[in-house]
Amino acid sequence: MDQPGLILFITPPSAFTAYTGTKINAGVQHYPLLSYMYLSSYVKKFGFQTRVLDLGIEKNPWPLLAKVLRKMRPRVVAMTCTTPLFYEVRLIGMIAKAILGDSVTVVQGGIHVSALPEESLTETMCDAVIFDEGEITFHEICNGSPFENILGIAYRSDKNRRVVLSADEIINDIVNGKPLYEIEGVQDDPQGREIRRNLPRPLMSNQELDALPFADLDLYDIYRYKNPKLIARGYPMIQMETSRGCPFHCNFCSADDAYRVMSPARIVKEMEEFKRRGIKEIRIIDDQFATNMKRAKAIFELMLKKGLKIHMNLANGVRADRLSAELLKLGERAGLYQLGIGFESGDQVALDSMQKGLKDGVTTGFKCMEIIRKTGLETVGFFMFGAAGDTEESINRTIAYAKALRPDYAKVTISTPFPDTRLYADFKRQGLIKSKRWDLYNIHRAEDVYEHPNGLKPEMLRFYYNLFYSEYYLFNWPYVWRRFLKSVKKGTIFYDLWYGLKTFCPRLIPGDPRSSIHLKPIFLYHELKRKILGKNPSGQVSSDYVNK
Ligand code: B12
Ligand code: SF4
Repeated sequence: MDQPGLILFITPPSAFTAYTGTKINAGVQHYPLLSYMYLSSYVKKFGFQTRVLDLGIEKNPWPLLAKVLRKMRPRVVAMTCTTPLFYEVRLIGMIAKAILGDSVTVVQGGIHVSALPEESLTETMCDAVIFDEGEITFHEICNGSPFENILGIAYRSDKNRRVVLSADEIINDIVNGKPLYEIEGVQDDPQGREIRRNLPRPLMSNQELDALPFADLDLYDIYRYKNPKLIARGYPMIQMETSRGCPFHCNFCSADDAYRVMSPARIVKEMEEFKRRGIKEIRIIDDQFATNMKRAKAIFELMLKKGLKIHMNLANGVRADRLSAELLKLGERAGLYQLGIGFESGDQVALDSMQKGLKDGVTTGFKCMEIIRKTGLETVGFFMFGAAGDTEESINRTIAYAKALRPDYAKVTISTPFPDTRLYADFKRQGLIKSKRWDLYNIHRAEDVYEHPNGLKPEMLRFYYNLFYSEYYLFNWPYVWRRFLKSVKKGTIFYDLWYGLKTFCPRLIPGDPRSSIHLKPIFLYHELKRKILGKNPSGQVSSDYVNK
């Protein structure tokens, strides 16, 4: 690739439906992907043109994909891949190669392919897999550097792999309901297979993170992403990161061990830019925003000094032992309104088996809620069933613990050994992994993918998962009463009833961004502008574009 060419980021169709139909059906979220926004702004610096196709919010995504590829003929197709999306990412790569042949370079990054590069290079038509942080590596790929010279990738150095189905055949199979993992079509000669794995690229330092360009707001049509009030109060909302990695080592988690941070000055500058561009809420997705409490405090203080107030949500979870009332009150003044806390379990044996590093977890949890209650912040408590040390008794203890902690919202998930985690490595060593059907790996579905060391069966976990939600939200009169009073006071009774219905009758009202109805005038205004006037100043490609 000697000339800058078009780079097309693609989000797979099921990107946001992992939670549809589960007990968090009411809180199905969708937003521009931060990975693409960072990669995009980085390569744009060097003159590359980027677009995004978000199949997660498009109707008839697969035929649309083919139309877009035929019309735009990108030189690079770039995709991020979480574990459950592996088959979709694979099919998108196959369709791209079937349509564009070797003129397109298919690149995958993200947690799943970083963990399983060989699989990604034999079962898919991907040319290169990028490990860990992608900005610099991706630029080198787009720039046409020879693969052997690029740190942090694995790639095929042979040409012994081809796609044997046509794009239309693949799409027909998908549209006709053939299970995605059964659609084969990559012919690979194992004898002639040459997979090369280059040395890793050193992770960026704090200074290098600071020097990254701001996430590319021009890539997406941000007004297309309207979330339920449970997810965001402000619209449009955007995600933001202020650090990468996490210094703790919970065995179920995919976070990188190398914790690095951006400086308060850079973070607040980016926030100011977001606000100037019309963003009304920032969702901070850091694994560990408050590990360094001094830094977290400095961020809020700087926001206050600059008079920057914006809705903020620390949604991804803060550790129960990394909080103080002073920090939270500062945050509240700067616009923070909600935070998630990973309590995980009411049983110390289960907590220890997660390698959570919380010595007296239950007491820490109560202390943490005491601190939060000194503020007006909303809390989401995260709990987990099925840790290696869990038993039916410990699960029951966790349900009681959640009720005693009284967060505003409580979410339970099922411990799942994602392939990049220590839990997976442990289970694999013990012969407990039963299935590598990656689409079944989902923390809200309790599928039969592994054998639990204490004999907890998937149906038991499903039973307790459902029990948790009814015990917490329905048969918990103090909670129902508190919620009712709050709803009346805040005038949100209509929303709360609607969310209740969505949670407990998911078949009636599926939480799919493609079928949600939004009546907010500013949303309707932007939809109208896009659909009728065909005005879309962003880099987002949609069905309007191909039908023009
Ligand atoms: C926002 C988020 C989501 C969003 C969007 C997911 C997405 N693809 O970004 C939603 C809500 C959809 C989601 C869902 C799930 N998530 Co999630 N999510 C996150 C979260 C909090 C932030 C991701 C993010 O934006 N990071 C910031 C960006 C800049 O970093 P990044 O995505 O890692 O991208 C960088 C590099 O990885 C690399 N890179 C990534 N992609 C690509 C692609 C190319 C082409 C290149 C070159 C480079 C590259 O370059 C980027 C810039 O350096 C992370 C935790 C975290 N802090 O990262 C978990 C995380 C990604 N999620 C996780 C999990 C478990 C899930 C679910 C599987 C849960 C479930 N239901 O079972 C589902 C998966 C469903 C799905 N459809 O994807 C795990 C990953 C596990 C795994 N093996 O897949 C993570 C890491 C959480 C954790 N700490 O364990 N998630
Ligand atoms: S669960 Fe939280 S504290 Fe534990 S390793 Fe992951 S990000 Fe860090």
